[in-house]
Amino acid sequence: AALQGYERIGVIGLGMTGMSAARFLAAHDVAPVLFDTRPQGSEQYQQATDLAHYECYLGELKLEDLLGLDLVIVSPGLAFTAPALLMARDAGVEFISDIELFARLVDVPVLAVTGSNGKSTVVSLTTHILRQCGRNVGLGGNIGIPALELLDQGHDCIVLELSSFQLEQTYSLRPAAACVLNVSADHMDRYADLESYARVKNRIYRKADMCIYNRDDALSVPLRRRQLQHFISVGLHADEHNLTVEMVDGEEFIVFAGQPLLAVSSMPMPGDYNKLNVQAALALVAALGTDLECAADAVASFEPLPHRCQQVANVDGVRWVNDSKATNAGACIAAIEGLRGDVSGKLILIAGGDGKGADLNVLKTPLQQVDVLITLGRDGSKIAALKRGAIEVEGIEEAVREAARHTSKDSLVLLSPACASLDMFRDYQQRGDVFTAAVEGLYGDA
Ligand code: UMA
Ligand code: ADP
Repeated sequence: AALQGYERIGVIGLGMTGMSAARFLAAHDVAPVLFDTRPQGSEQYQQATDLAHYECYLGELKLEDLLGLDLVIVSPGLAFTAPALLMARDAGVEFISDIELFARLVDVPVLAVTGSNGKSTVVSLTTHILRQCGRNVGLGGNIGIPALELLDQGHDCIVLELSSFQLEQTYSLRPAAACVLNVSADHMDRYADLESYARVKNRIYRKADMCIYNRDDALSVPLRRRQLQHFISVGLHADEHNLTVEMVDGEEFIVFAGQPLLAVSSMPMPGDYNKLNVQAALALVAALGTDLECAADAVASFEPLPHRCQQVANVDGVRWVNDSKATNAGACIAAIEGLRGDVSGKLILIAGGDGKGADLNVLKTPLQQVDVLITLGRDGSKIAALKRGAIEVEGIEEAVREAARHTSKDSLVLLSPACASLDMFRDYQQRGDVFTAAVEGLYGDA
């Protein structure tokens, strides 16, 4: 029904999102018109025999190819800046995200999560809790499963991880609950400033039945507060109406409106910021009426995601932690601050990579809590410049060897790059895997 009235529908971008949109249209008897700004299209497209016979335009977008379309689904990786796109929009062509099409079609409750950091952790934990408590839940979005693939799968609710890129052309999403976990500088190559990036994230709240925000982060607070009905906030300082952490009989607990839900010691992930992530997941599942006792039990059986402050070795009291997913400064700062209190010996940090145009100077103060700083990658020297005595190296293996020379009992070596990996690796997973292998190599040889 959402496709009725549209005669010619385009899909721009032939990555994961575009391929899913094209296949969705084809399955609903609409022949998609395909576009990709790359002269060869994408690898996925080159290998897709099922889409090869549709009209397809590769290379720079041209106004005349767009004008004949009624509706266009644009991929998140494509900034809405090409002149042909802007002119076509002025001429009345409707541009939407895949999430917008999903929102027009979905008929089960949706929980939607965005934020600069912690999205994947929170949506995975939320999904795990709902499954443990008997729901048939679908998980997708920015985490790597295009949202349209979740439709008509028989789920009774859907959890979506949303990036700011996906929210840009999204208007109709009515989540049962929506959450902006935090906002710190990321993707500054695509937004004018932090406030405009935060405003795009805030779109997630516009039609939400329940807004979940972080009261310690002003940029996560719903902008239209008074017009909206229901709120829950998460945070680390006391709040008798919301989620927080409190001491109960000498033990730290996650507490919801005064009611202790679970001991922090039973959480499977470290760091203060994970107390916020757990609170956010509990608030999200509460919005679907989930029994909170069941939810709290489920947290303890969650298996933390790899590459997010993941301990990969603990040998003779020296711990090695892979936080390769820390692709911006905010995540690295959270890791330093979250782990520092746990480390009685030296904290050794390995950082650097592609800074994506972000201001890395915000790392300066947190870096003073680090005992040894080792840097690498394209913007490694910018980070090294922030701390006296920093050591610059060429690659991860060299960084690991260098770190090992500085360890003593109770040291912790943290890979938390504050940068994207794309200058040296295929993705953050590969960077984390190379780190883990180098650490294993170190002890394997011994
Ligand atoms: N591209 C072109 N021309 C085009 C279309 C894309 O050059 O016409 C380029 C983009 O600039 C980008 C790359 O192709 O460098 C991929 O873009 P895409 O929109 O085709 O990406 P998809 O393969 O569809 O994957 C997207 C998300 N990627 C981005 O937003 C860049 C995936 O998130 C997401 O898992 C997937 O949809 C399913 O929803 C990845 C990501 O990096 C993990 N997200 C960013 C982040 O988390 O920081 C936002
Ligand atoms: P995202 O999907 O938003 O990238 P992840 O859960 O994959 O988030 O975590 C990305 C990085 O951010 C990791 O380095 C992780 O340790 C760190 N992180 C996780 N949760 C938070 C949070 N609430 N605040 C700050 N950093 C966080």
